[in-house]
Amino acid sequence: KYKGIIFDLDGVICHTDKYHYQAWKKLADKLGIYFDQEINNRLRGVSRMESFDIILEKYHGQMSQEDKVRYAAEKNDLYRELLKNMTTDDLDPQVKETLDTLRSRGLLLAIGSSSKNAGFILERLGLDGYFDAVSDGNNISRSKPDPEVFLKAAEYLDLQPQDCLVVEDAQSGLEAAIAGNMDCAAIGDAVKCNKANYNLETFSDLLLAVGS
Ligand code: B16
Ligand code: MG
Repeated sequence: KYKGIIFDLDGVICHTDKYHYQAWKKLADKLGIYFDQEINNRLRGVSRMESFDIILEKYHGQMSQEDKVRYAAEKNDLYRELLKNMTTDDLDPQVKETLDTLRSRGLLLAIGSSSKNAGFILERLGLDGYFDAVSDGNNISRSKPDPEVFLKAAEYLDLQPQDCLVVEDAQSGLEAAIAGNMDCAAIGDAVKCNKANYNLETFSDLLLAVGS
């Protein structure tokens, strides 16, 4: 019943969340800000600057916009250094097989990610050029839960939103899909919020959700 599937990247296709955590943690320690895994979970699907605003809730003091931009850039440099550790081995074979099967069933496949590093990550995973469309942090002006990133992905696929299924690991992402009039499947952390049409225990469960 779907013509296209739009995948979130971080937390769905791969697990760069640990690198986001390490990079933010290093910056937070330097600034004397308390930061832990629980706060990190709130950063899923949220843009870089909005993530920093969440981290700064624990900052005692004021920070100028200029400093915010500078520190966020510093975090991104750290993060990109960590991303260099990624190789094609970080692509779970189950994920690749599932994608290939979906494609063989005639579905179009796209990425819908908040990340401005999506292209670099796909390259590291050996997936550059694999998807029929990539909509990411570079082509949007409003981040999830706004549906813009997914609506753009549907547009790039030349499909109507209601013909697409979104796969997400973040509450903000499920909300974005729903706001965009798209069905959604939750995986990982997002299963808890009970907002999705399908809850996936493992990535290949997607094949059951989509049907043949
Ligand atoms: P960047 P997704 C999101 O990716 C991450 O989940 C989120 O933690 C991050 O802040 C955001 O990308 C922006 O990433 O700093 O690389 O532009 O889950 O939407 O694929
Ligand atoms: Mg995600």
